[in-house]
Order: sequence, then C-alpha cells, then structure tokens
Amino acid sequence: MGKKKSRFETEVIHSGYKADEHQDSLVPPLYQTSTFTFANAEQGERRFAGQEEGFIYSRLGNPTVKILEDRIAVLEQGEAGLAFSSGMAAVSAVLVALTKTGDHILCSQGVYGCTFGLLELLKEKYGIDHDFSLMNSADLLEQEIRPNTACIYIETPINPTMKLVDLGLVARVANEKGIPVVVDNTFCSPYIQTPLTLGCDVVIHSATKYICGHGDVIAGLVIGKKEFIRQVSKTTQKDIGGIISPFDAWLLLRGMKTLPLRMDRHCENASELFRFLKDHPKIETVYFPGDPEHQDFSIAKKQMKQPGGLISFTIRGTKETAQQLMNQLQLIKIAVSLGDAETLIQHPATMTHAVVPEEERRKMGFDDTLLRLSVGLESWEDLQEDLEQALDKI
Ligand code: LCS
Repeated sequence: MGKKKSRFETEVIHSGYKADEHQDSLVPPLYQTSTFTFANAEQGERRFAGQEEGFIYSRLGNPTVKILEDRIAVLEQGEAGLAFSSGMAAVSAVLVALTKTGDHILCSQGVYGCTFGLLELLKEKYGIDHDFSLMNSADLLEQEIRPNTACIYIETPINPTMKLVDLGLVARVANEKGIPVVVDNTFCSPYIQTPLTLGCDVVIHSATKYICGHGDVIAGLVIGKKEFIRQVSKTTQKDIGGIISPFDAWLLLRGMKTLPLRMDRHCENASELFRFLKDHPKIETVYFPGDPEHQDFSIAKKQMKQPGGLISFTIRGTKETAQQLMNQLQLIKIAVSLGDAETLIQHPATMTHAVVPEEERRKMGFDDTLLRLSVGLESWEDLQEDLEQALDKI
C-alpha cells in the first residue's frame, strides 16, 4: 500500500504476497484446510457477522486462494479478484449475479461452446434472453441494446473463430447507458490485453489455460470493482459453491510466475506457424490476429500487445480431411483446452462447439473444416515439420 507499482513481470511474481505474514516463507504456503478455528464462541460470532476480519471456512475464503485473488486483481488492473473451481463456474457466477428473469444479455457473435450452453439454459429455465451481435459499430449496439439488457458479454478473440471485438467502442456505448461489460479474457491473459483499462467492468478467465500454463488445473477467475466482487463472493460464489481448492490456487500461483516468458514464446511460435500455414496450398484460410490481412487487425493493434498463441484454419476439403490431418500428426496432440506447454489441435465442430447447433456455428463463422491449434512452447521448427508431414499425407 502506497508502494510504487512495479512492471507486469515483477507483479506476476510478487504481488498479493507478504512473506512476513507467513513465517517468512519465500513461496506462498499451501493452506490445505477446509476450516479455521475460533479462539472462542464470540470470535466466531463476530467473524460470521463481518465485525472482525479473519478466515472462517474455505468456501468463504482461504489464505492461499486470497493471494491468488489479490495477484490477478493487480495484473488485470482491477480492484479485486475472486477464484473459482473452473472457468464455467466463474462465467455462471457472474451471469447469474448480473441477471434476473426477464432480463436480456447481449453477447458477442461467438463464444465458447459451454458458455453458449449456459446462455441457452438461462433462457429456457429462467427466462433470461440473449442475442448475438457483431458489436462492430456504435449504431449497431444502440439498436441491439434493449431496455432490459442487463449486461454485455464478450469474448475477444472469439473461440474458435479468432474474430475480435473492439472493447473500447463497446465500453463507450455501454458506459453511457450504465450497462456492465463483461469480458472473457482467456485467450489473451492480462499480459496481452487488459479490458478494465479500456472501460470494461468485469474480466473473466478460464485460468485452466494460459494462467495455469501447465495443463494440470481446472480453474476460473473474476476481476472487477470491489463492490461487485464482494457481492458475487457473498451470493453466487458462496451459495452455489464453485470455489477453487487451495491446492489448485497454489499451483496457479506457481505456474503464473512464468506467464510473460511463456506468452512471448507462445506468440513467437504461433507467428512462425502462421506464416507456414498461410502459404500452404492445402489450407484455405488462416485466422490469426497477427495477420495484417485479418479482418480485425486494426482492433488487434489497438488492444492486444501481441497476437496470442492460437491459430484457427480451414482445410481444403471436408470434415474428414480435417480429421485425417489430425490423425497424421505425430508430435502435436489431439486434445481440447489451450495455453499449455504442449501444442494441441482440436476440431471445434465436433469437440469444443459440438453443443452449438450447426446453423449457429455458421452464424458464428465456422464450419466443420475448421481446426484450432493451440501453439505450445516446443521448437517451432519441430511443430512446422510435424504439420508439414501431416499435410503431405492428406
Ligand atoms: N471461456 C473460454 C473462452 C474458454 O475457452 C473456456 C474453455 C471456458 C471459458 C471455460 O473454462 P473451463 O471451465 O474449462 O476452465 N475452453 C476450452 C476449450 O476451448 N477447449 O477445452 C476447454
């Protein structure tokens, strides 16, 4: 407090943690406990009443988890953070907190398959409607925002089309109307994009991905204003209960330290593979925010420090051709998820977005010839050789 703010690479290692509050342990300790003891009955009463600071029960807060929450808040330049058991626990806690029956959510034209599924569930069971929008002009937003629009929900880059949404533009229109803008920042991590600094209100992460970086944790994070985070922690987080385990929070704190190094390498490797894929005769189109010919390249330059580590591309041929390519790969693994050290390839139409009806997938802008590559940390030359030999065989 009152301390000069350091640069990202320093904050990702030090922020949110004071060793002298934890027996001078260099590394944040793992408080693997479900509950905390009270000195006496009255202290328990005061803690439950909020009259005294202190931990109560790990669903309501845990010291290891708190370090993670404070650290991600610093990195996203927000007031407070909250950790969840998965990205979807974070998405659902935020959307349920912001909406009630009769409300409307305006959503980017494309989202992760399970987020699409959640929007459908909210509509069918609770009468919370939604529309998908390109969000590419103030006029369009003005037309699509309804009197009952309770929040705007954005993924950028969008999974799996890699289309972008201009966060500053949406925030300007929404702020005037007092509508909160929620951004799923999973594909970028705060090293590449910080939506709160562009006027957005809430950031969500599937921390399973780049923030963890090692493919061994499922987790979610939410960052926003103190009052909003307090409200979510006391309602949809506490009472629905999708909290992170202290061990997973500890693993995230460990993995996060190398986020800048990893992201630089992911982006470099992806840029190399993009150049290779772009020129390959068996590939129809490549979608990569670092491509000067990408439809949203000007938005990428405005709001993303780097292009990210994900590339989507369509193969000349059919769904079967795309599947054949996957089956010919030797080094690159066939798996969903992203942001790991290992390079992963997946087929969105039959995997991450299989729950989205074909017609909706077309509206989002992809068909079953699309493949998504999460470029890992291996040698890009080895990755390129693997893609090359697989493409030669189809
Ligand atoms: N938001 C985005 C943009 C995602 O890509 C995912 C998962 C989630 C939220 C949900 O996070 P989770 O609950 O899995 O931590 N995306 C995945 C994907 O593209 N492949 O596998 C999972």
